[in-house]
Amino acid sequence: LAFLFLVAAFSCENKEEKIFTEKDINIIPKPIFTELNTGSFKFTNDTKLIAETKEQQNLLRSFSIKLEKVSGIKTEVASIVPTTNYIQFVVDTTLKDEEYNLAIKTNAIVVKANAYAGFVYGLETIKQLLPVAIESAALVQENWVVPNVEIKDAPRFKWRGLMLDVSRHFFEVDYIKKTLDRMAMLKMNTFHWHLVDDQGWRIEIKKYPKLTGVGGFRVNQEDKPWNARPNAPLGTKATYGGFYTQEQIKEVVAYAAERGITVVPEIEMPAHVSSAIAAYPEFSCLAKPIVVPSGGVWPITDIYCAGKEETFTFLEDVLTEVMDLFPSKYIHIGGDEATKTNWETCPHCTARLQTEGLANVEELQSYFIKRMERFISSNDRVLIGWDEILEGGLAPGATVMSWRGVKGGLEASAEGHDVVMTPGTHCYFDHYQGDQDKEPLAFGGYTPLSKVYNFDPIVEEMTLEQEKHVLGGQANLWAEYLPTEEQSEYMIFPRLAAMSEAVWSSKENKDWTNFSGRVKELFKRYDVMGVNYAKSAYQITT
Ligand code: TNX
Repeated sequence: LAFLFLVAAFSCENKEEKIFTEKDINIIPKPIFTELNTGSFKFTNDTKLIAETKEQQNLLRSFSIKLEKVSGIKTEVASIVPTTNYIQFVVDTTLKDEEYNLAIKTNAIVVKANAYAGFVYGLETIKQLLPVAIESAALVQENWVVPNVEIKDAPRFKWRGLMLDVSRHFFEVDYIKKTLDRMAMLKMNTFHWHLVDDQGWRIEIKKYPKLTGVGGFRVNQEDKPWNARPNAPLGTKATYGGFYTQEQIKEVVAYAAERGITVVPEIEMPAHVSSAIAAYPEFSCLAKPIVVPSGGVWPITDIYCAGKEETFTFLEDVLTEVMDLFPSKYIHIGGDEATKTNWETCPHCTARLQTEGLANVEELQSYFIKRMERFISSNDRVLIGWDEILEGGLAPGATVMSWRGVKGGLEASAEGHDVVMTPGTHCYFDHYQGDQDKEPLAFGGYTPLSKVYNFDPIVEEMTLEQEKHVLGGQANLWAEYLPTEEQSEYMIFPRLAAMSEAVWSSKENKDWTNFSGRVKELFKRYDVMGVNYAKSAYQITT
């Protein structure tokens, strides 16, 4: 009897076929071309998943696991294409690097792409077409169908980044992975990992164990918002902090790669390095012991000494280990906000000025960066740094991240350098996104959702030649005021959705009103996922 009842229930569910309308298509970032057709594709226990390479098959397998968890439907990877009811990945070399075409028809789903990333994006689009319950953690009663659509899609920019500062506050590997999942959902492909700053050194370096042993921890103080860390004991001992072991770093890099994401490490120099100097004071001009500062102190004069040869040996050793861990073409060396007062009086720096024929400390900073650039490019990588690396003359072959507005980007691209645009006005996610009185304490500034949405990495003043040097754009999340994962999430979402459309979608396809509608649907997905997004972001800006 139970069996009959089940059969009856099943056939009943089958009869009420869902009719899709344009309103059901809420993909973020908006694809270049979308056509809705009648009919739909239904996932069943007979659905087969077809791909050529191991890598692509693993991608389909992870989708299969996700689907089974929420639906109980058991799909499987197969090698023979059945006559009907399958998803197939087809390599199409006529498509561009990250481009994909998605055709959903009643009998099958075909994703065409040139390379792995395209298949990732095709699958992410399929997930966004599925009921939001696909993001649930447990079994849900749902109709597991997707509308018949024809989608042609490719990104406008190849650098679509999110920077996370894990120095000012430390975030566990699990949170990093969660963030990578959420980036992949929005087709963001570059995770810029700010691993070094004054308040903590976060990456294990085997040759210099004190970097993490000493530089990874600081005294927790409750009186200052930028220091307080719940659950860390207060007092005078350096009890708050943490770091990633090299094994964990490899794990994160691999996890990101599976999602089409490159991890770009940032190893700050010559400033923002109190954590390193607390561990190895000999690499600073004064060589005096300091403690890892808790924050709120600025400017900081203890920076690496540009005169001592040992500093460069140390940094090359560090970068050698870093390059072994990160396959990324780009290695970020920071370069921002160097207070050079100690360089002015340091005998080693004075000697360096003389032997190198440098006029001033600006030129010394340029010497420093150029030397690191030679080292990085001799290892077949590309140096990227904040726009201060332009000062005193930019190293040949260097790429610039423009943060103090768009000036640096304009200047560098005019000189023929590649640039990533991250102007503070539109890309700083440590700024408020709603009414300051009602929002949790933030760094300052006001960058609501609509402003992020209106960000364009291409600036009006740019010539066509300069435009070609714009790799893309990036959101930066500085963590001075973000002691918890919940707060970090709150600042990232939904603004990252707006950023994704600013760097992925074609200009013609961008429309704030239309995006606001789709973002409401995204909120439903985030609710299921348990993302602590800022609801205020939406109310304030519409
Ligand atoms: C400036 S942006 C910094 C960071 C701060 C941030 C706060 C940049 C390259 N340097 O050290 O955290 O402002 O918004």
